[in-house]
Order: sequence, then structure tokens, then C-alpha cells
Amino acid sequence: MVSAIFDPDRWDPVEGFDFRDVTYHRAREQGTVRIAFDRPDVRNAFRPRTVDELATALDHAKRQTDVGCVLLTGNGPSSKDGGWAFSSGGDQRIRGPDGYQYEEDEERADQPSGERSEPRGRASSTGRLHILEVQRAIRFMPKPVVAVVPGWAVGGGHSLHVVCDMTLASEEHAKFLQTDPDVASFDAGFGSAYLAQQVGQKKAREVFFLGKTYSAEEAADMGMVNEAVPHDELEETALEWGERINSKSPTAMRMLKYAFNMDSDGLVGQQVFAGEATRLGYMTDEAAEGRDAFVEGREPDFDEFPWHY
Ligand code: S0N
Repeated sequence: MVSAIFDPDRWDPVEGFDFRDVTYHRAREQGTVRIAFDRPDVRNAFRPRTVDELATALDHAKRQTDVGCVLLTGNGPSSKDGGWAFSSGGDQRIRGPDGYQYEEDEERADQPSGERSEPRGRASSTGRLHILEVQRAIRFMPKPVVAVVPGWAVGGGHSLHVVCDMTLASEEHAKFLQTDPDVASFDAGFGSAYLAQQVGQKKAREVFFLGKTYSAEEAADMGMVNEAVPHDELEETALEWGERINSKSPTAMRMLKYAFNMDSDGLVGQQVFAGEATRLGYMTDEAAEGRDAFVEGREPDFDEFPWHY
């Protein structure tokens, strides 16, 4: 079973990957893909392997020219206690002195909590904080990414929903919480500053400084969740959103996403938007004339092209 609210008749696994920590599916009748954290027993906490798999799936989804919408969610419920999660952020059990530890510590993390050895005092491998690369992959994805939140969105998991283009949440089970300062971590980028653009400075500071838990309805009232729907309808609604998104002009959607990003992404945002503008420019006869003139070793003749106003 992928997830208790996942309808296997609507999806096919995307072939060619050997993922352990995430699942990756494509909707049968539309250009929507579903990438899900698959560690429900630890509230879908992510370790370096999870982050690498997530990055691989996102990169693949980016390159599919017939895919217009990416759903990011968490499988569930937990086999231990039935709890639901989008993600509870970085796996604290394998956090070393300079970031999250790969491979060697996964074995330790998979042991039941009572039987676990002490965390290592020194890094056994290079520490990792690569979830920020995943944030950028979502941000620069040339199509909408929707966070589909079936339960807890906490710490770095909360930051991921913040960076997604839209958030759909389970009315009954979604809960939003920032624990970063409880575990001496801080997302000083999108997780906080971009959150402030969504909910305002006072509320964003409250989220981090008080660490209160917000329901889906409260999060929607604050402006960081688009809609709360009954838990059983979450995946169906996500598919409906995907269908609506896929019915629209790919170029318009891409330009709009990068336009929304631009003011908070500074010169990098301008670069990304400008790259798309250049792509459109290349598609004109005017651009072909510039290229052909060079290749043919002659002066370009732009006389037939108007100075639009
Ligand atoms: C999610 C919480 C609130 C759920 O509470 P609940 O429902 O009472 O369940 P629990 O009994 O607490 O949990 C069930 C089982 O899951 C394990 N577990 C839960 N979360 C984690 C986790 N993050 N890491 C490891 N294990 C986890 C529990 O231990 C329990 O296991 P068993 O059954 O074996 O006892 C609650 O669980 C909670 O508060 N979790 C911790 C949330 C947290 O503090 N997360 C880390 C926050 N920080 C980050 O994510 C930063 C990482 C990051 O993304 C980042 C961002 C920017 C720059 C750098 C970084 C960076 O990488 O550091």
C-alpha cells in the first residue's frame, strides 16, 4: 500500500528508479506526477537519502514536457500509531556536528528508539544540508508544485510546503508547526523570509518564536494554505487541481510562476525569467534572421521587423 488515501487505479509508478524513501507516480490520464515522502513511521522525516531521491524525482519531473503539475506529499499513516505527516523535517537521529550524515548512520536510525546507540560525536561523513537544493528545485521548477499536506508539516517539512506554489491540506489531520529553534536549526531563507511574505511579518515571527501548532483552517486563514478539504478527499482534490493546471497554456503558466518569483528572487529571479523571455525571442523570425545572417556570413537584415509599441 502506497498510502491509505492513495487510489492505485489512478496512478502508475514512474519506471526506472529504485527509490527507498520516496514514491514516484504519474497520473494515468493527465500530466500530473505525485512525489511522496515514504517514511511514515518517523512522520516522513528526511535523511540525505530521502533528499537525494526527492531531488532526482523532481529533476525527472522537470524534464517531462508533457507534465504540467507536480504534487509533493507524504504517504501514511504510520504503522505504529496511525499518525499522518507531510514531513517532520530533517531526521534528528542522524544529525551530526556539521549536518546530516549519510549511509553509515542510516542503520542506526532504523533501529527502534529504545535500542539506538548514542549519536556519534564526530562526523562519519560529510554533513549535509541539501534540502535547500530541493527548495531551489521547487522554486525553479517550470511548472506549479503543489504541497498536499495529509498531516504534520514541521521544521524543514514546514519550509518545504512554504516554498511550494500552493498548499492543499487535510481538514482533520494537517498540522503546521515550526520547531527549528527547538532543535537549534534555522531556515533563514524561504522557510522564514518567504513565509513572512505570505502571512506577514508578525505572524511569521510568531510561527518561529512561539512554535505554536496551527490547524489547516488556521493556516488557510493566515494565507499559507490555499484550501483545507476533508482527509478522504485530499488526493482526489489534488488530482483535480492537477487537471486544471494541465489544461492551461504551459508558456503562460511558466512565465507567471517566474513572474511571481522574481521580486523575491532578486537578480537570480530576473535571470530565470529573462531566460524564458530569450527562449520566446528565439522562436521569432527576427531571431532566425540574426542567426542565419551569422551562419551565412552576411549582414543581418532586420528591416521587415517592426519596432513594436
Ligand atoms: C512531528 C511531531 C510534532 C509529531 O509528534 P507526534 O505526533 O507526537 O509523534 P512522535 O511520537 O513525536 O513521532 C513519531 C515517531 O517519529 C519520530 N520522529 C518524528 N519526527 C522526527 C524527526 N524529525 N527526526 C527523527 N525522528 C522523528 C519520533 O521519534 C517517533 O519515533 P519512535 O516511534 O521511534 O519513538 C514530532 O515528532 C516532532 O516534533 N518531531 C521533530 C520535528 C523537528 O524538530 N524536526 C527538525 C526541524 N529542523 C529541520 O527540519 C531543519 C532541517 C532543514 O530542513 C534545514 C533547513 C534550512 C537549513 C538547513 C536545514 C538543515 O538541513 O538543517
